Formats: sequence, C-alpha cells, structure tokens
Amino acid sequence: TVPDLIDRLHEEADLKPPTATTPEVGIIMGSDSDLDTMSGAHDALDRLGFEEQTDFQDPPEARFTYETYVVSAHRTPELMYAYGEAAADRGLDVVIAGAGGKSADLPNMTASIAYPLPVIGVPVQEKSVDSVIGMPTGAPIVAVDAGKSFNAALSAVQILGREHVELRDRLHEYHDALVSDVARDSRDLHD
Ligand code: RP5
Repeated sequence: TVPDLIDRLHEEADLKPPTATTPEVGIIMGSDSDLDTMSGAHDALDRLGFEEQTDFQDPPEARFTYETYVVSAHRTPELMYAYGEAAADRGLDVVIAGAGGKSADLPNMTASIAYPLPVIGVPVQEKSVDSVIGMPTGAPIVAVDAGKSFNAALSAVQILGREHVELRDRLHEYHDALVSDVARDSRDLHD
C-alpha cells in the first residue's frame, strides 16, 4: 500500500550508510499508462548493464541498478513528497521522472523536493513539455523532449559516469556501437 511504501522509504533513508541494495537510478511515473513511454529508460539502462531492483531485501547481481515506481503528483502527493525527500538519503544518485497530460507536475515537483539531487524530467506527451520544463529561476530541472525516456536514461548514466569510470567505458562502448550501426546503414544503402 502507499502508506507502507512511504514507511519503507523513510526507513531506508534512516539507514546510515545507505544499503548496498539501494539503486543508483530511481524511475518514477505518474501513471502505469506512462509505462509504454517510460520503458525506453529501462531499455537504455538494461542495454548499459543495469539491473532492475524489485526487492529491497535481495542483493542485486549487477553492480548498478534501478527501481521503478508509479508516483502520482495529484493522486498520491504524500508519496511524491516522501519519495523526493528520501531519495538522496536512500542512496539514489539521480531520478528520472515522467508524467503526461497538461498537468505533468511529477517531474518538476520531484525536482524541487529532491534538490540538489538531479532529476531528469520526461514529458510523456508533447502537451506535457511546458509543464515539465517550466521551472522558475533557482529551481532547476534537467529535461528531455517528449517521449525521449531512452535519452533520459543515457543522461542519468552520464551523470553517474563522472564518479564511475566503468560507466564511462560502457557509454563509450554504446557510442561505438551506434557509430558502427550508422556505418552499416550507409553500406546497406548501396547494396
Ligand atoms: C498524468 O496523467 C500521468 O502521468 C498520465 O500520463 C496522465 C493520465 O493518467 P491516467 O489517467 O492514464 O492514469 O498525471
């Protein structure tokens, strides 16, 4: 239940130091109807060797992990507040937050609550862009274009990569594979 989850987030935030099972990346979205769009973030993180952490008790096999929750700014504001407030103390390094509709407030509110933890906002639809990026001076959010959750995850790994050389290497490998794909596509044009 939402109250149980709020309690668990606070308990985890109180642990010093954070447990090894806390993911580096938190992915939240306003509704399960956002999952189709937000699954691009899963795809990118899986591609870069991250594992989804679904159970706080089990130590993950992968060195780097992410978690996913539905957190609604309007239906569960208490959960949004608890998630943002506990994020850094739990050990998250970056949050990717997606929401759709014209009142796409989850990314911008989470950015304010979790500050100075970086929050990358994903507008789920074109009409959500202004709501996600329209922050007042002094209250920043990093954001991608509508639907670009894959790129949001790459940006999250870039942020983590400043601390972890292993992730920088993985980003280089990913980029090299992209370059090879482009070269192959060009060859295919002439076959
Ligand atoms: C937003 O409202 C959510 O992020 C979602 O994109 C949109 C519609 O939500 P549902 O009515 O499909 O749950 O807050």
